[in-house]
Amino acid sequence: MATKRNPARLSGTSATVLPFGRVRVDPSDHSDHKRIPERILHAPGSVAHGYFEAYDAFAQYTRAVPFAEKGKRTPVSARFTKGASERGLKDMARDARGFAVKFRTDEGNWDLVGNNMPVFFIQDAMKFPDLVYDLKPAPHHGISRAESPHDTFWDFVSLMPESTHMLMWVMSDRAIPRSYRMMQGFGVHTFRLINEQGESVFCKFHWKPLQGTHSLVWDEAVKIADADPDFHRRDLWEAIESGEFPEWELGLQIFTEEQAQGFSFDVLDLTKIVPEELVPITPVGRMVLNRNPDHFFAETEQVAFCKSHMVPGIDFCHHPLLTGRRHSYADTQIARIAGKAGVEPFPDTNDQDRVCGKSEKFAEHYAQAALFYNSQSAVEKAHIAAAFRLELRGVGVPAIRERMLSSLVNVSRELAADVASGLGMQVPDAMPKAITDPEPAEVTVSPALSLKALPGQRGVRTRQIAVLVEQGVHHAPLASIHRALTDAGAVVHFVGSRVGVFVASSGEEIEADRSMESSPGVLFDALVVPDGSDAVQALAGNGHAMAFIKDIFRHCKTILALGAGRELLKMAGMGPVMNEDDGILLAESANAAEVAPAFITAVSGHRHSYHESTSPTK
Ligand code: HDD
Repeated sequence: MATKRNPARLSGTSATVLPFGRVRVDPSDHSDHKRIPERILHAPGSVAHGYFEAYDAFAQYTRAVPFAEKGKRTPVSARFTKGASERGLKDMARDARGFAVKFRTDEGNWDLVGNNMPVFFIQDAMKFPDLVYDLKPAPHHGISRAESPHDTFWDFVSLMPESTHMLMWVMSDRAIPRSYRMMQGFGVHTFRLINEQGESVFCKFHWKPLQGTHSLVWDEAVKIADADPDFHRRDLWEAIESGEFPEWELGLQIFTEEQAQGFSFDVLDLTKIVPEELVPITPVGRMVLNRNPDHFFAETEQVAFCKSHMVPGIDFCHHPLLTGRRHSYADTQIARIAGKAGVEPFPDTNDQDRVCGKSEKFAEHYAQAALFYNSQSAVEKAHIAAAFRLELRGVGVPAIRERMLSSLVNVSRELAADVASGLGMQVPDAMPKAITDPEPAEVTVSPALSLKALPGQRGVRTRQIAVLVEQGVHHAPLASIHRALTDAGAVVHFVGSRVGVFVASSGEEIEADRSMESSPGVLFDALVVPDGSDAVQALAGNGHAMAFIKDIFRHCKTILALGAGRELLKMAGMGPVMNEDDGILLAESANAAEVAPAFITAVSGHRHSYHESTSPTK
């Protein structure tokens, strides 16, 4: 995908193009005032601009203008972020990702400030300062393990059973997304929609990516972090620059106050979802992001999202958490940008300091953590257990590990045992629960919560495919695979022991635009191993090539091996499984064109878990 900027995009703005395509928008750029304090949370991130388009008029539920009529377009800016990280840290760390959308409506800005997870750590904003303290680098030496926080975080969550549901999401693969373009977004809170007649219903907002919801696996994320620390931000930028505009469908769960009262959980409790099986999602429109910012500092650093930014037709519910957020965002904007730009945040005049009590249902902490865990595939469950093991291994105080395990017993004994075994510990007694006779949950398994339910509709578009090349590869099969893949919208890279021209067995030249040394296998979604005995021999003697192939296999991505290329798979240890695994396709060179559609289908499946249990290199 192209990375060149299009200066034409700047026409109509006050921006000026400087040498090397740099852009100046803000007159104070490069001056004493260039820096503003970074956000305490969600510091590193990317903004992209575009529009929201309503599928239909939705006036029976809300008078909010973005939903006023079919085809109505509202300009939007979305900011995707890493929740707990400081700026400058790697994109890949395990973390909740921010998903904030600013709708620039005809009646003012509406900020839907959500995450890629539908629940939160705490039920009450009073606990937020402690949570932030525990998520941030250790107070004495300022070191964080980057991928996860330290003892203080696990001390906090193990003492806070209400965090358990969020922990399930954070320990799942959702916390290491493949791309900002491949994340779901959730408004998290229960909002109110109000129509022209003043009638109201409750509502939850869901963003669903057409690109599918896809994740990395941990070993892959760790290696990408070194190979390309800006992986997520680069991916979003390059997709938009190349014209592959990411798109999300907005869906609403709508329910009445009476319905909500009958649920076994409280809809104002942010540690609970409303399962889709209980209230289905109604699609209402789509968001298309089609423009990168012209100026990072002006449009990404200085942009301010605020929960209080609402428009008529959408209102708050008085969550104990939302009330706190409404103060906190305005407060942080004053500290962060008011001094620099003179921006006065929206005053929270609507807030009468109403205090919302918590119903008895808030005391139930485990049913939905179990719902999430029990709705995952076997592989997803294994990844959750592995993440807990990895994280808790880094915890220095044994009592914290023990307490966390005792809390996990309340989610699933199987999970607790799986984690305990990796820590060399016995499964402890279950942590006493705050409530022993909760109302029975309406839904105990929700297939919609597994990534398997979210393949998307974009197939291999923008997927990065590596084709290994060496002197003496067979040219014709690679040319036909290349054609089929690019026609399907994939981005194909020829990867060699170095960049530059390689001469094929029949004399054609193939230019490698990537080298294995600087672009390891983890940066690609799938692999084509070429035919040609001289080439295969050279690749077999190249340590980078063998590591490249093993990583693609280990991370369960699709491999196509042509002709003699099969030998490389055997050398990489795949011999025993290569004929059985649906993620490994084998073909003679003469059949390259015929195998291409099957390869494309397999790549759009993202990962093939068969490898997982059979990988000799796992
Ligand atoms: Fe928050 C930023 C999302 C709870 C206080 N939050 C921030 C951003 C997102 C969220 C996406 C980044 C905005 C941007 O890109 O500039 N926050 C959430 C979600 C929450 C949540 C989904 C739970 C449902 N947040 C939450 C609470 C408080 C805050 C309970 C405080 C009481 N959040 C903040 C903040 C931030 C922020 C400290 C830091 C930077 C900023 O506001 O501009 O005010």
